[in-house]
Amino acid sequence: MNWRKLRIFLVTVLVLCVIPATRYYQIDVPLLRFLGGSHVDPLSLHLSGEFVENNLGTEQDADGSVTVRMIAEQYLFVPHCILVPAGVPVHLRITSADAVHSLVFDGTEYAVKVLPGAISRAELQFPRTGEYKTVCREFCGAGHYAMRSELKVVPRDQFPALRPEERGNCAAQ
Ligand SMILES: [Cu+2]
Repeated sequence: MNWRKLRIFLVTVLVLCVIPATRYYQIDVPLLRFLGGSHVDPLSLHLSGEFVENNLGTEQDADGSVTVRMIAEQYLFVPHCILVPAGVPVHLRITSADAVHSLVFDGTEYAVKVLPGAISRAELQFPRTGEYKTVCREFCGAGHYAMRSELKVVPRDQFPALRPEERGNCAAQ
């Protein structure tokens, strides 16, 4: 047995294990989803399926939690401003219409990588009301630095009173 080779092999394996472990803050791994089969066609997002325009934004679920559906594209997030209630689980579902993006909620540890062809899922929760800038942290082209939008967290009891069209549009507030 060649102990030197074995040692090099073990160190290599260890390093390869450490790299993904340092990426824990990217709470979703779209590649795994991709292999796991939640596939969407980035070219027909607006035509059919889950990510058609009137299905985007925040939807109230029966158990009191909410589901947020978004599209990331060069160079904006759709809807541009979303509303969620404070202190309830937020199930985020997001896909990309073009390049690789990364949705980051400024001031939180949440970061969601977004790939064309795959649905990224993330479980979020915002305990307090307030406003968060949502920015793209993956360089995605010339307009990357302007790719930012907004998330507003409103009081939990106020949210159900909002009309569906107000939930995806902060300007209506
Ligand atoms: Cu981007």
